[in-house]
Amino acid sequence: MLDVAEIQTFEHDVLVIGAGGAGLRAAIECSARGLSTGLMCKSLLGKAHTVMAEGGVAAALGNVDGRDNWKVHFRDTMRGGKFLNQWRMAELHARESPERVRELEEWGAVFDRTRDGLISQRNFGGHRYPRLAHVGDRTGLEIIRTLQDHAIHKGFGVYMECTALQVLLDGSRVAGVLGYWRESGRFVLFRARAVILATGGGGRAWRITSNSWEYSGDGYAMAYEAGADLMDMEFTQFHPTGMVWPPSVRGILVTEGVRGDGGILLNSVRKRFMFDYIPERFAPETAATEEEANRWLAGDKSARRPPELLTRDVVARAITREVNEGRGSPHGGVFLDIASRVPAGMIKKKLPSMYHQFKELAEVDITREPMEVGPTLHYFMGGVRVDPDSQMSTVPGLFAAGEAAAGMHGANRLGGNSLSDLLVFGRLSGIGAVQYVKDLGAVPRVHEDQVRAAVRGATDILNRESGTNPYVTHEQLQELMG
Ligand code: FUM
Repeated sequence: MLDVAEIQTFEHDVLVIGAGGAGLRAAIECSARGLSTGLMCKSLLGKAHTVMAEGGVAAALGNVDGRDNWKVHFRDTMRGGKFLNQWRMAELHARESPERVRELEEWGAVFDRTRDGLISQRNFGGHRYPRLAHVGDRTGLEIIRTLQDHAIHKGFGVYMECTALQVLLDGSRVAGVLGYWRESGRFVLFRARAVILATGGGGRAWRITSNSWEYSGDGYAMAYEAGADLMDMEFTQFHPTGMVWPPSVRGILVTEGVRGDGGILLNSVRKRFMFDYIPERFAPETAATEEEANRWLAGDKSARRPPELLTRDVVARAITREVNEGRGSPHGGVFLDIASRVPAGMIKKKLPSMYHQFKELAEVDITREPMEVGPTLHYFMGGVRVDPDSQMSTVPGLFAAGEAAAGMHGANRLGGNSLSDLLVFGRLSGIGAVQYVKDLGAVPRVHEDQVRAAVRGATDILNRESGTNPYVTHEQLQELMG
């Protein structure tokens, strides 16, 4: 029988699982408030989907258009989510994101500036005003860098390339986590009074996705198996613009910033088709003609926004329809053209990653020719049901933040709201966990029989002679989801 005492063991007040933006922000908060904190991640620190939010972080700073404020941001978020959002989360998010962005700046994030030296903000789909604070088209990367730099001084334990397998319970309360080191396969036990899941989504259930290998829904599975409620799992988001060619890079993100900065969508006969897909509810604020959309691009505040900036669900469906009805590009997408709209120097300045991405991966110069793009699975709106203020799940001591948690975005997320979500709710989950730990009476006990069962569950597959091959199952799942 396995001797649990022989398993390498660490002990913390709080264990955060996942080292993207939400996990880092949560760990910073717990640590700053005096708790012994551990941060485990199955990949390398900061290698996270956070970097795939390229175009900006949404916050109603009102720097570019003074009419913006948190109430308009709240309204846009609720409307984008088809009013199926957890309204309190949407309120907290809209109210607190400006402060979180300013805090990041204090911690060293270098945002692009307006002429007056304020943090610059760009347009994005579904946002009434220019609202996305950005660092070119590398905003997520800059946020991760800033959080890492800040976190490194907090002195918490970091466990990299360490995969979490199961949340351990003492009765109904969290007692720890069993995981394993990816390099050696050896098990590792974390005793913890609270656990924060910042494990991201499950985009790898699709073949065409912007997600990398880490996004396999582990957090949802662990929460579910621990008895937590999941909600809205049917709400998954397709980003309208992923690369479609060459096949090896299909799905890689093409930031919405391209459309925010003036890029337009064209079909095979070079028609600007989005004018045919304006839903009635967005008609009052969407340009009905190219002439009006061009005035908007030229900075005319009385002109309405171009239809390329409708919400992601609308744009992704329109592209899919164009392709299905035979008006797609040679490789099964549509054309995204910024070359004919914005001077080359400006494209290179504001969208440097896109310039290099297409040049190096597709041999396309986006300052001279259009890109081929199509929808790519990008984000899970659903996830662990949490209390909006504390981010605690229905299991005492188990918290979730960022893409792992549900409610904030309803049926559809607005671009840029993911970065502000992970800052606002990463912090709130940290505060929630600190409060929970402080109020906790007796320290929860890790039960050895539970650890043994978890080890058996993880190793059974290695000891069997027959049965389903998980790689085949994964392929079948991707086929089905597509
Ligand atoms: O298009 C983008 O830059 C992605 C942003 C997001 O998903 O929030």
